Parts: sequence; C-alpha cells; structure tokens
Amino acid sequence: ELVRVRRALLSVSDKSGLVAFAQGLAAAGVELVSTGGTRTALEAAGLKVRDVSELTAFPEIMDGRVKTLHPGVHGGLLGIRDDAEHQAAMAEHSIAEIDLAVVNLYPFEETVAKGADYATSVENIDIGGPAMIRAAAKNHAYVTVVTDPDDYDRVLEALAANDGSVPVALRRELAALAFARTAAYDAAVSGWFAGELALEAPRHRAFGGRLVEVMRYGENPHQAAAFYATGDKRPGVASAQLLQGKQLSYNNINDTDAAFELVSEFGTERAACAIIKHANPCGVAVGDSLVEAYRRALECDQTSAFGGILAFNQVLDANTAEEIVKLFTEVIIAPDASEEARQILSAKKNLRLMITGGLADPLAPGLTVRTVAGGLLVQTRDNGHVGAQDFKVVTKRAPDARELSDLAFAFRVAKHVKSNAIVYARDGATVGIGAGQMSRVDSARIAARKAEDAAQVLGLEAPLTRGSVVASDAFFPFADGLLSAIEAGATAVVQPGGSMRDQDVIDAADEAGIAMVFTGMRHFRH
Ligand code: 93A
Repeated sequence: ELVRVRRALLSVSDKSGLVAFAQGLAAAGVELVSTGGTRTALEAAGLKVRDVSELTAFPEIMDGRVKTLHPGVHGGLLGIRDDAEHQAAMAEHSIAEIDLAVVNLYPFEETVAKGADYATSVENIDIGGPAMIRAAAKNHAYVTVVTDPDDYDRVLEALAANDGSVPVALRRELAALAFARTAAYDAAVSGWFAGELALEAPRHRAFGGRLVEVMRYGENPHQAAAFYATGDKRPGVASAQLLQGKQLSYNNINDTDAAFELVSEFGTERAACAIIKHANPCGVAVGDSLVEAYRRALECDQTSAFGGILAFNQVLDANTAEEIVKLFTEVIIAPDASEEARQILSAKKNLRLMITGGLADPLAPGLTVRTVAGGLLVQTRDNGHVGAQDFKVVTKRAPDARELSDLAFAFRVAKHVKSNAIVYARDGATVGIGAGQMSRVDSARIAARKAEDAAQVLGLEAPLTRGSVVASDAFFPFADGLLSAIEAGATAVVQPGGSMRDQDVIDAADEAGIAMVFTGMRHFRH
C-alpha cells in the first residue's frame, strides 16, 4: 500500500507556497520535474529541477498549449506499478514513473472575474493541467495528486511520518479533492459560455462551484455548511464586498440574497428599501429619498423587522444610516455607501455592511438550482416581468392611476414572497404581507391581520389596508380570497387569472365595485 515518492511533477499557475513545498520534497529526496514557469520559480530559489521536456523528449509548443500532453507524462502518471505489461510498456518507451503531481490550473475564474475579453478568457482554459490532475487522481492507488497549496504541508508531514510515502487514505482524499476541483473548473467554463452566448437552457451548463468559505454552521447549529461561488460576478450577495462586521451566516446569505434581488426590481429611478426576515419581505417601499423608503418599509411590520436584513437600491446616505442604527439590524446591502454613512454605521460593530457596486438585473438570464433527495432541480430563473402596461382589466371598473401604480408595485413585491403570497400596498409601500401559507385565503387573512397589528403599533384608527390595493402571486381559485381582501378594504386587485372559476371571482369584484386586472403571468416562489 505504501509507495515511495521518488519523482514529482510540479506545474502550477498559483505559485503560493510552492518554493517551501518543493524544498521539503527535495529534502525528502524527491526528484523535481517542472514546466517552464514553475521551473523558473524553483530554480530562482536555488532548487535543482529537470524540465518536463526531458520526460517527453518534446519541446513545449504552441505558446504552451501543448507542454505536458504527451505519453511521457501521462504514461508516467497512469501506469500501474505492479502490472507487468504496463511496466514493459514503460520500459520500452522510456517512460519514467511520476509518483506525485502538483498541479493547479490556469486562473480561468479570476481572468473572467477581471472582465477579460472573449479570446483571453478562452486562452485561460487549461487543458493539460486537468488532464494531469485527472490521470494522477485516477491512479491514486500509486500516485499522489495535490491541487491546492493548502494541502502542501499535509503531504510533507505524511512523507516525514511514513518514510517517504503518502498513506493510501490521504491519496484517496486528495484524489477526491482533485476531481472536485476539475469539476468546479469545468462548471465555471460552461457557466461562462452560457453567459457569453446567452444560452439559457439548463443543459447548456454543468453545476458546480468553487468552495469560498466554510461557515460555522448551516440553517441550524447542528448542520455543517459552506459557500460555493459559481464564478458569476454580477452584482449580488456572492460578489459583494463586506465593509464591516463578522462573516455572514448561512441564513444571512440566503436572506441577503432575497433582499437584494427584491430591491433590484425597482431600478434606480426611485429610492427603494426592502426589509427581509426568513427570506420573506416584512416591508418594502419606494420613496423620494432613501430614508423615506426605509421609514415606510419599516412601518409595514416594525415587530418583524427587528434583526432583519435591509436592502437599498441607491447609495446609502447619512440620513438613512442615522435611522437604521436606531434598530437592531443584521445586514445591510446596497450598491454603495457614502463616507458619512459608513462612519455612522461603524459604531455598530456587529452590523454587516455589504456593497455591490450596482444592482442585480431582474431580467438577466440564469438558472436556479435546488436539491431534492437524489437529484438537482434546475430551472431558468424567474426573470419574468409584467408592468402596468401589460395588465388586462377584467372588471367593470378600471383602476385609477394611483391604484395602477400601486398594483404594479404590489405585484413586483409578490414575486419575491413565498407562495401563497398576498401583498397589500398603498402609495408605494407594502401595508400587509401574507407569505408561505398552504391556502391563499389564509395568506389574505394573515396579511390583513398584520396590517391591523401595524395600525395599532403606529396608533392609527384604521388599518392601512383600507383604500389599499392587493396583489396575489397566483390566481384566486375561489372568490373567498378576494372577498377577504375586499373586507380588509382593498379597492383594486392584481392577479394572474386563469382559474376555472375566474368568472366567479370577477363577479364578486364587480359586485363590490372594485377594479381587477389580470397579468397572465404568475410568480410562484417556494
Ligand atoms: O496550455 S495547457 O492546457 N497545455 C498543457 O500541456 C499544459 N501543461 C500544464 N496548460 C498546461 N499546463 C498548465 O500550465 C498547468 O495546469 C499550470 O497551471 C500551468 C503551469 O505552467 P508554467 O509552469 O509554465 O507556469
């Protein structure tokens, strides 16, 4: 089971930790073989290194596109050490055994992230590196493969403890890591292509990501968790910069994503704020200033907003920051924050402030993935968008201009509320949100109840649902949900339509004298 490491092939783009590792290998009596750039780095540190062309009897050609893709390398990595025929082939073709492959890849992900052009990105797709990594990993019964500088020390320790060998358990683990790395690499390449060519079908891309950080725990403390980046650098929680506060938790990342995707729906024309708890909004508003949007979003459900996530669609200013610090908030995400605002927020040590550099594009293509037992469910993201211009009036009364603008606002928010979603809105602010119920009428009742609670908190005589509009993420299957909304005081309704009983629902609306529009598009979100 123990194979003595006599020869190592080193070919790395990320040269961190390389010299110390190679020095350790040389001290353990391992012969070093390298490709051009790696060899230069090692020789500069005074190490004795053979060039890979000595194994291939072939020079690097085509600007390095072909440097290790040769039987002299791949035979040395793949040959079975105790197979007589393999050994004979190696002897016949003068193939030297390679016991250790130290390879990390052309920085494709980083190159793309820097905004490189198409040709440069393509040139950074490593071919020879993954081939070597996969060959060494396949032959892990004899060969050790290292793809991450973080593992260099472990390998040196293993060599020291095992008389110049790497135990099979570590070889197996490193092989597993190697395939995880090449899988993530190819997923990044396919994701880049899908983005460049606007290919939307799930079959156009593989799924994978690069491990960015391990979290202290997952959704609950007894669950382990990690964050993987897919390489997509569009503005959002994955690419955002954390300006202050400790690392985000699993739930924080999930909620912050929900918050930022929602607030990005409003573009930059008017200031907007979304407050999120448990991935659902508990208040959303637009306003003439960010602070006004924040205050109005907060009024929707101040009780739930405690310890929430705030998202803004414009540069966070001092006025808004002054208001925010009055309440306990977990995370703020915004395109940017002024110097003054940063100063004010810095007083709150545990508050996380994230800046994205821009807004997410709600119309952008892309895929969403979730796991089910034994599989992945993949779909194109919900980039569907209907505005007031798409609404079809189905009642005798048409909504007036104010109602129309609130209907568009409410339906946009409803898209980001877990189904069944009911959203009451008035003057560009949510006034009651019902989320995640198994029956639509329950969501309608809960939203109205929450508006009553809010009225009490604010000291109002009547809940703000009086004279509001209401949005439903999917059609009302019966008139009961609508009747509940009418009872709460809604004067206009937006819903997709398409129920067998649409006519019952339209009749109920007409009878109450309210206006109703159909969108023809639903926004389930689970
Ligand atoms: O261009 S390649 O796809 N063709 C190859 O034959 C090849 N062999 C190693 N890229 C290849 N590599 C990569 O070169 C390695 O994966 C590593 O990232 C890099 C190391 O090159 P250098 O030692 O010249 O810096």
